[in-house]
Amino acid sequence: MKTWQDKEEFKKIFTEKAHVLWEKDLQDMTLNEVYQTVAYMVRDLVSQEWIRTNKVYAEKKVKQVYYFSIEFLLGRLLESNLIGIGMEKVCRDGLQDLGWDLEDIIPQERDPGLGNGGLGRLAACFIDSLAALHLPGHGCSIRYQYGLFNQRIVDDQQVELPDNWLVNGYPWEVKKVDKAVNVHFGGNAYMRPTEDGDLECVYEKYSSVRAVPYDVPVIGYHNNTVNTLRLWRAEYSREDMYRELTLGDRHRAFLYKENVQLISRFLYPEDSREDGRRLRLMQEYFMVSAGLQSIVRHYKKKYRKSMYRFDQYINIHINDTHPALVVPELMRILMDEEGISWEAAWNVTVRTVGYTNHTILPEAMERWSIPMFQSLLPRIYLIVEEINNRWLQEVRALYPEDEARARDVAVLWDGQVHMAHLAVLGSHSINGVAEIHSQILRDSTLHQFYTCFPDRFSNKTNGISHRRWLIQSNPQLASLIDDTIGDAWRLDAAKLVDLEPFTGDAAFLQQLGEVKRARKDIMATYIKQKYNVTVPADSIFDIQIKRIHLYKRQLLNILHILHLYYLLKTNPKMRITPRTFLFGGKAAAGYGEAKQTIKLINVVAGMVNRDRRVSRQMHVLFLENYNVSLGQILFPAADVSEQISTAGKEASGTGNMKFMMNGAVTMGTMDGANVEIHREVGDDNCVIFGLRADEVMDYYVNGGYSSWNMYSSDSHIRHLMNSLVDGSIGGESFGMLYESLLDRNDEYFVLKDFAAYCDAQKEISERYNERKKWLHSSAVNIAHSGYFSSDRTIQQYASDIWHIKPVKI
Ligand code: GL9
Repeated sequence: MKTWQDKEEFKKIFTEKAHVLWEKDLQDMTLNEVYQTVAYMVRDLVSQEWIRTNKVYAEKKVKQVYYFSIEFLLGRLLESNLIGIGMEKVCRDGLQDLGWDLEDIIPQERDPGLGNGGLGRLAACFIDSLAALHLPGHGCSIRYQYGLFNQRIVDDQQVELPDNWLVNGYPWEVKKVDKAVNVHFGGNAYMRPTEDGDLECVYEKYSSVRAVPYDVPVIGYHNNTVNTLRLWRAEYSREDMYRELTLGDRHRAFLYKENVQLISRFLYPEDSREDGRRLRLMQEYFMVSAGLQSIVRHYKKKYRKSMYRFDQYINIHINDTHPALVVPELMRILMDEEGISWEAAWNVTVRTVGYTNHTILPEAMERWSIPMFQSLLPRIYLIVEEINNRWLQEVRALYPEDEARARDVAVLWDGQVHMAHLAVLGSHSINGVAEIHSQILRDSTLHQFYTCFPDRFSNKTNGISHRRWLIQSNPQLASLIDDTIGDAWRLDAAKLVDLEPFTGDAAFLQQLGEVKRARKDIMATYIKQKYNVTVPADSIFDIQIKRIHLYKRQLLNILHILHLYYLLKTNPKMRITPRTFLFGGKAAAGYGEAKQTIKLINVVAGMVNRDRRVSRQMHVLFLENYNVSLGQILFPAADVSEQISTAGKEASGTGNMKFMMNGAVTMGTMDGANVEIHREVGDDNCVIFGLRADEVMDYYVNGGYSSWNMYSSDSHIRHLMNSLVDGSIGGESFGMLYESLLDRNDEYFVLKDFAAYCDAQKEISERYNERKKWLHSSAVNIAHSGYFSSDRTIQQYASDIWHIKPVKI
């Protein structure tokens, strides 16, 4: 790969580039212009390899995988790309000579807000790992003009501001006008007999949307691989526009244009609460159809192989059900465009597609009303109907007179299209994202399917990119690890386990303590600057950052804090280990309870922080606008990682892994990947509490839990609950939360787990006071975090599901 020989060469190229781009003298450049200039310089360096990577894949006709995801939460790319090509230092030194600090340039890049949370960030870690492992794998998604809202806190409450992340342009993308395709919506579809007695589909009177791809390079780590993230943007097709205009209806023409552009305008911020909106379905089909058409076109042009062998060269992975229309869309292409029979097309489709499930929350399961689906996608509907008919015929033949079973596995039922069932049926591989989650899929959520296709089910425990979440976000810890065990772990995160012998080494632990302290100081400085709050860096930094959701139980955390506050108020002599409780996360705009939780946190924070006496022992802060970049400051600063979801609800979690890798101790329930974290580090190095998933399930099925009983029998709980509605918390009332906890019988067992949580928190405080033991735990967590590298996860997908092999570029 081309590189900058030294900082002199960097400065020379920078100066030339800046002149061409901005027609300005260097001293007149804005910081944002400096950022863009460097970004374009990085692209120049990788452009040959980007072209070459695609060429090599095509020439060798290697099998490739396409990861379809409605979200990719990338985070900033400048620093990660500089690290990837090994040019961070040259760039830093060169900029320094020119009078800029790279640390001031990096924040000029806006976080592309193309995701809501874990699911989107997982997709970003996955393409990072694919490139790092020189695997031929690419991303496919939508280029939303507005990402997830920016969160402001005003009067203790969340306010959502639009995230117009593209205002200054996006230097990492390349628009590929020549690769545009058309996607059809609406119209009529029906089957008619052909001359030779077959049936063929007629699809007419549809309207067309032009899908234009914007490609972003996905740069490997110290290798020459540059894969592609292809983001589709909806544009109006000129022909349709002119047709409307020649019909003389300017208003209709205008409407057409507006509606088309809406398709890629907004990311849906719903986070595990599907609301079945028509525009969302349009987005899903738009991405799927555009992505598939371009893959098929490329396959035919470059691979020149029969469509019957498509699955031998192409694998398509669907990240949850949002891209599940890949199944009928590939069927459509194979049958209507390639003239292949149903049976053959079905075989190719199933062998091509793999599906990962990311949630078992019933409200998050995608379902579409049949009338809406049918009117929007008439041809696709016919195919889904046929898939459903053939399938139910099989099921009914196997289990006659068992309509309950038919209902449990139907794609079409009760006037709805059930997307998870479509995804399962159309895939040769179905996986969950942590062991306990995959177990729940097999035992309950998808049990009937599991009995039909046991071999198709597997587990692939999630992972995180240790390049972004350790090398990039915690360089202090990264260099301590280098000094201790060498730097081989940078290429192979499993080698972090070489730290194990040092987890009892006093000198190492001392340095580890210093690194953590340095990162807490950075965090404290950020908090001072942004919120003018002084948090003591020697207190326990206890952090819960993730989307705000009842099942994630931020409520449990804040109720415990309120409980501590009351204890400290009534017992002035009481001493606790000083703590700083930090929260961050966005609530879906329409999710009342989540928004009220944010308000409760902020009001309690105000009460605690303003109390002269209490605030000597604890602080509480809600950090605005949690996103990838803020995460890069928070994870390294944490002592305690709050992973306290109701057992059985969090499919995996990935924040838990980021904390662990940065040496935080997990305070968690036996849920998602916490179970595996616990297995890796043992009871001494994490704190587990609360109901187990089977106990939760048992209460749901058999009853036996009453939150009113908890209220009556526990005076602390009574006090807390009353204070939610009697105005004693900052004169505010939190009726929705009160109702959810008491009138709706505490669906997420917050009160049931409350006592156990308080005990677990005490345990944390006690352990923290034994500094050597605590640092040992911190070290054990880092040493055993290698398993949670997304490189391990991707290697498992590559060998068990995709059957793709590394290709050296
Ligand atoms: C999620 C699960 O809730 C998480 O537990 C899991 O770690 C991730 C990635 O597998 O997927 N599923 C889901 O819909 N979201 C997840 O985070 N939600 C968002 O991404 C907002």
